[in-house]
Amino acid sequence: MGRFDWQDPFQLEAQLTDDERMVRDTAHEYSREKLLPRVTRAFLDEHFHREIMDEMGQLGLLGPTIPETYGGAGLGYVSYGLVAREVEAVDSGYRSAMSVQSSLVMHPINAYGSEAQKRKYLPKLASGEWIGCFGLTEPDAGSDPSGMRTRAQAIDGGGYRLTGSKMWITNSPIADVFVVWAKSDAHGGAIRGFVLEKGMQGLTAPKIEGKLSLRASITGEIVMDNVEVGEDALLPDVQGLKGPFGCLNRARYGIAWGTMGAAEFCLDAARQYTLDRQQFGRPLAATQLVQIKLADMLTEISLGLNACLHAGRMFDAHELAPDAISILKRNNCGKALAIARVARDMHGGNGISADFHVMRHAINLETVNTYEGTHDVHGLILGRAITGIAAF
Ligand code: TGC
Ligand code: FAD
Repeated sequence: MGRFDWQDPFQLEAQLTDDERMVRDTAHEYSREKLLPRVTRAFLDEHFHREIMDEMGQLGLLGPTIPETYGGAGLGYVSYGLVAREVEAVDSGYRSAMSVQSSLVMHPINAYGSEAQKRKYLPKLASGEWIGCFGLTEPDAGSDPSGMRTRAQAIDGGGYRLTGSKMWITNSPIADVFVVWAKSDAHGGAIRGFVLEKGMQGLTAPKIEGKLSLRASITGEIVMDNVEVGEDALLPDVQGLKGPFGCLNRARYGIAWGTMGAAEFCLDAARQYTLDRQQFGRPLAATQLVQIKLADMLTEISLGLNACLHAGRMFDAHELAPDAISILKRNNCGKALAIARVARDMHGGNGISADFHVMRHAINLETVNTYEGTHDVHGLILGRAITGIAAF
């Protein structure tokens, strides 16, 4: 029989390639040495440090799966997941910045864009010189994006005029590049993707103030008041909701890894705290209730991470179905949120202090459980897959 390692019960480490371990180590070192020291202040001040994008770009953490020809790292989806796990162990908001840039902005340009669009945007997005954002959600269309009101009208002589507004958009107030989805009158009302640029007339992106979650990430609106663009702004190679959903598949998969990173951080913190903290003449970790909580956390994290690794291998083999990603996104977000709340409780009064990080993780995971398809919407996607009946 093998030896039990509580930090890696199913030998996930041994299943990684040397290259994957190297990527993971780079992301780990960067996250712990450069992100962790900044995050508490950033969260309290509701501030996203812009330079994080340059730093991530220099390390190849932006668009890691994009081909090297366009400035990406040409890596597989397991590497992408390992990066998300390391970054989200520090803060879900930092993983958000990374995954929006990689999966929601670089992926659609790479997968649906023209050669000219790829050459223009991808290298600068990979280096972090440009920041991208992804506009799907609207004030009146969240879980049901098919209800979007944003319209693209054909302009005489070529090009489009975009009107509408997007809500809850990660990084929009600091974005240089905006991938937005609109119903295009010129294409029979079909949903099409457009790439807009900061400074275009009629385009603004006001910041949403007062978030109590994901405060180290910047979130805003996108307001399009008759924004005129040329034909070259249209993503030519996709039509319909499968365009944005193809991006969401990748981001949701990354979130499944990332949330397990946050959960691992909370388990480590709760373990150390309860080993150190004495009450009733013994460490809290010597009590049955605490040990059961740690065992439950470890169980969910081990199962969640190993499912992610398996899914990553399937992703690279083009065998991973979107509905399977819903299982992972839903389960891992929900479990990580529960783990962070329990870890917060196990820290007692100290648990509410920013210095101990666990409450910040719990508060952040409230958002992660909601965005990219809520916990219940992924349940309904699975319910449809099981029964053949859409109950949305
Ligand atoms: P439905 O009829 O199911 O599908 C319409 C078309 O899309 C195709 N499709 C997919 N294609 C690829 N991947 C997927 N996962 C797909 N799901 C559906 C489908 O085959 C169909 O194609 P076609 O060719 O037949 O037209 O569409 P529906 O309107 O019934 O969808 C319902 C539902 C619930 C599945 C969907 O609307 C949904 O997923 N809602 C959740 C919305 C969501 O996730 N929003 C995320 C916004 S972005 C965000 O949150 C970023 S946070 C980033 C961060 O900071 O990290
Ligand atoms: P709603 O759809 O109104 O849902 C409200 C509640 O109703 C939820 O509990 C939901 O599960 C439930 N519900 C909905 N439909 C049903 C149903 N049929 N049956 C039962 N229950 C139902 N979007 C982007 O496009 N780009 C971004 O970069 C982005 N970043 C975000 C960053 C943050 C910080 C946040 C909070 C959100 C972000 N979003 C982004 C938006 C996010 O994807 C949406 O908030 C999410 O999809 C849910 O939509 P909604 O908020 O409109 O909630």
